[in-house]
Amino acid sequence: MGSDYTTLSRHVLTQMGGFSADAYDISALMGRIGLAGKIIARQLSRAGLVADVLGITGTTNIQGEEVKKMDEFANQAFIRAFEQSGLVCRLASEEMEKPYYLPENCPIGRYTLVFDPIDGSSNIDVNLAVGTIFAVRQAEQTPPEDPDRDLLQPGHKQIIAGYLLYGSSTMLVYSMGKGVHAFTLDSSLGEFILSHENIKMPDKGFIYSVNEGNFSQWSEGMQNYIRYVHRQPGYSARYSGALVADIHRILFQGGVFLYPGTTKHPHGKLRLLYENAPLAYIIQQAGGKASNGKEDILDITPQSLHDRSPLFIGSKEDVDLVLSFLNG
Ligand code: AFP
Repeated sequence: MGSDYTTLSRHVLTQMGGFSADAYDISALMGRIGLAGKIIARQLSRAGLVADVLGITGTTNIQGEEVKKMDEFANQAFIRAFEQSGLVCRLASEEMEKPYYLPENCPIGRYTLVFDPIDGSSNIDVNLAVGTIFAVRQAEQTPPEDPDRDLLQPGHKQIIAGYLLYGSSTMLVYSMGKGVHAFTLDSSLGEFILSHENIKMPDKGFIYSVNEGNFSQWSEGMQNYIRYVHRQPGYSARYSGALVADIHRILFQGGVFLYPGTTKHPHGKLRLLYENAPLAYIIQQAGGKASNGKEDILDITPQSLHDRSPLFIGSKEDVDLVLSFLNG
């Protein structure tokens, strides 16, 4: 625990290098993300005791997946946190087909927010860790016929990216391009307190995280990589069903997370804009690497809000090794 109890807002102001209007806006914006995270964490902690935490809503999202009650709740928590904030004019998320406009913020809202409200939502019904992923970009003037254009930007245009992990404690991990910093929610204070500053991940690890149930649907290169780690002493498989939890482990301990394309789904399952790109930003800031098998994840321009892409992310040497198998 940071001995001086650095709060999230104080840390953001320090990262911004002063007390300018921009610094206060970004600090307020991070505060709103933290608030949504606290509301979600509180709701998750009462799963099974209050209605509307466990189970499904009975509807499907734009990807055709069942919407869980917590997906809906968390999506609304973010929208409500940013209403009347003057900060963000448009939000886009996994749960909304189109971006959500907050017209009251639009004249002055200079930022856009993309997020996955609950990552790994199938874990909720069995009381396992889940997460929220987010990224902030600068809003730009967009032509009326193409109002979403500034959301469809490559990951290196993100000015802030991060995630919340609802695990044995609730953590918020973020980067504004100056290292990766983690905060732990002290629920008695109701504050995120700096717990890990300037996280640097190992260049090489011994964890590989992948759904091996898909083995028969992978490319030969991908299958050969997995055969290789099976033969090497020291590797451990870890896969939780929540990307945030698996990436968090790799951030601290090194290793690689893989979600390749399959014969049925050549682009894999994960979404570029609000899953892969924010996590790639974090991992690269910590000294790691993220690729879709050919390109750096942060260089890819999404063609639509819900584009999917394969993901190979983690310690540099591990990702390079995977790429050497994939590319022969
Ligand atoms: P849900 O949010 O629909 O549960 O999906 C979670 C996720 O996008 C990601 O967090 C996991 O790593 C991945 O899917 C798990 O997918 P598989 O079940 O296909 O391994």
